[in-house]
Amino acid sequence: EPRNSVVRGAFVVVEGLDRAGKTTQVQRLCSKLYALGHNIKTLRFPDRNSTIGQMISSYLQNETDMDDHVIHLLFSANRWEKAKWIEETLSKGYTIICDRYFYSGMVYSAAKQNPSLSLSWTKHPEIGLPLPDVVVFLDLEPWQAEQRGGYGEEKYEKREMQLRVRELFLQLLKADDGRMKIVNAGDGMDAVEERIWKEVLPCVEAVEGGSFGVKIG
Ligand code: NYM
Repeated sequence: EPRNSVVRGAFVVVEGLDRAGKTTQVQRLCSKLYALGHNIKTLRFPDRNSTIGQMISSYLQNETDMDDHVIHLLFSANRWEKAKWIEETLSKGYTIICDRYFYSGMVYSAAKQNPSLSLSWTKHPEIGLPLPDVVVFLDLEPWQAEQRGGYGEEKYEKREMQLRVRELFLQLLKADDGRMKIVNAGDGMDAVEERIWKEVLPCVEAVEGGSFGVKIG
């Protein structure tokens, strides 16, 4: 059970291109926080377990085709399915580490270059979701990602697409209010882990200690 002294948990999001090392880094971050006595829950989007998540998974595996707007709204709905759980879990004092969130939602859809699917259009269905306290963007260049074993079979795992996704992530960073932290993910795992730790730990401590206020919507 969460410690009584925790005002609320922190909402931490890890973002990045495919093959940026998000999954490994989320695991490492969780075990380090856990070892320090923080109460941690993890989450990843898309959450392929729900009915909507299965539709998304089938789209990503090229089993079903969908209109660009439809799949965008399904990704968003997949987050809304979890919104209440996120708020309740944070208020119980658990810190949440989340692998991808609406930042991925916006940039992957906008990177398709569909003329009626601009970056600003993509944001609308996401408005009102619980806002993260800190977003770590694991940045690497697509050629570095490719050296890590190449892309898999899923949709979007192509260099052209990844280049546009990266540009759009960097665009979001420029417009950001300070909660997004860019972390160079091009080196070894240990160096990246250390950089993430420096960004995340102070934020988790501040939020759990109550000096950050409640930030929902
Ligand atoms: N993706 C992920 C989107 O296009 N929109 C979203 O909202 C989210 C959360 O799904 N290539 C894309 C990015 C990935 C793909 O993600 C599957 P993962 O982290 O490989 O399971």
